[in-house]
Amino acid sequence: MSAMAPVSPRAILASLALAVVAGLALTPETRWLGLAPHAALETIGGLFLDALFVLVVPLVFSALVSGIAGIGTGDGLGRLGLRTVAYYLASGTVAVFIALGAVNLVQPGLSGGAPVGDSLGLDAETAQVGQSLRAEGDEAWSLLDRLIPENIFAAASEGQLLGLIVFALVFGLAIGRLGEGAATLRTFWDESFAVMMRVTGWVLRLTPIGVFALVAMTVAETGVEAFASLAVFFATVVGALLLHGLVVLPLALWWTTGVDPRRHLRNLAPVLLTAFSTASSSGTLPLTLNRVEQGAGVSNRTSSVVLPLGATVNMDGTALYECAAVLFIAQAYGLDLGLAEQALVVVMALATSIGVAGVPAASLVAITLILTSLGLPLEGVGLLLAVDRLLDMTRTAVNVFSDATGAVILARWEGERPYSDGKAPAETGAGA
Ligand code: DAS
Repeated sequence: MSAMAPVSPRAILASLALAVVAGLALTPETRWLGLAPHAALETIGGLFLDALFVLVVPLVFSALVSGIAGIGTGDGLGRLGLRTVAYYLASGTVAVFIALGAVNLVQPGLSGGAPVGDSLGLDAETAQVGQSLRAEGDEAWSLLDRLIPENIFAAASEGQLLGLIVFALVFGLAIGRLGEGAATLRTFWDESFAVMMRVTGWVLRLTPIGVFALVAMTVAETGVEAFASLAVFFATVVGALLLHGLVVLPLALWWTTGVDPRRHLRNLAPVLLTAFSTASSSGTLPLTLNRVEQGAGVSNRTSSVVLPLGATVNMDGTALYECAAVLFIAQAYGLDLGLAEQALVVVMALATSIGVAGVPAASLVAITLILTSLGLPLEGVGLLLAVDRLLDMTRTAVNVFSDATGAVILARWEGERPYSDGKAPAETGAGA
């Protein structure tokens, strides 16, 4: 079993570059190739996405059951869970404040004194800021409602990961407490997890092909003219995401664990590029588990709790984006949000990002919810659609990077030595 990445980041970067060139050749103005290439790219990209999604439920379930059963009784599971939630809240809060700072900073800057959104010259109809938080309350209750699934097979088929995670935690805990009485079952789930990790490693080898197809399609569909009108907003969000992803999180990793962030980024390169090209945290989860365990040496016990939970509720990039998008829409309609309203946006961006599913464009629903609660025009979401796909890809990579970085930090807090000797943990089934 090799600890090194089963696919070289260079191969994926090359496929990314080729994809942009191919996508530009396929934009509407140059559709002299006919539609065959689009169909081919769409099929290949779709197959890669399906290969990832089909792994999620069996891998997450077997990882959690095997990880929790291995913890046995009271072996710090509660402590690990609390520390995980604390890390997720802290990283999400920092991300939202970065968005707040970025949009307010850029306001007098790049757009010549007018608010970032002003470049669109829209005028607001009626907008009463600060209406009831009923919708956010609904969001919180709906999140709690999803914690316990009525039917685990329905939850699995509908991609309701949160309910599945809760059931797997309880199921694994019961196996752990039964000890010898469930030894066969425990072996079954340990081996199931090993098999799923092996299959995941095979899918990881297909990443360059999948990235090429998905990104070429995105470039072909989006074209480049869409960015002109939203350039300042696009640049502001990407800048804020990169600040959080390439400065804040690496500094937090280095400061808390002493791990060299460059080594962490190299290990995660295939995962981040997959998250970027699929725009799906859940779809990328199998690869995140593979690289955090096989490459960073984090134990199955820690990664199987931290990562599935993170892919579902920890979305730093999304929270940052929701906050920036709502402030941008308010400005685009000439509404200058005061400090109190901006604080409201911060809380709602953080709260709703917890409920955002790890699938493409999931946060658009959350943004609609915040706009409704603040009495802002919903048409504003339409402004974002032209550039949402590329921003979704970028924020999903930040979401996944925060989860993986959290797993390494939490493993260190649990006394493990991630990235210490470069050797992978005890055999859990090769990733390649
Ligand atoms: N695409 C979502 C994810 O998979 C994030 C989002 O829509 O903001 O993380």
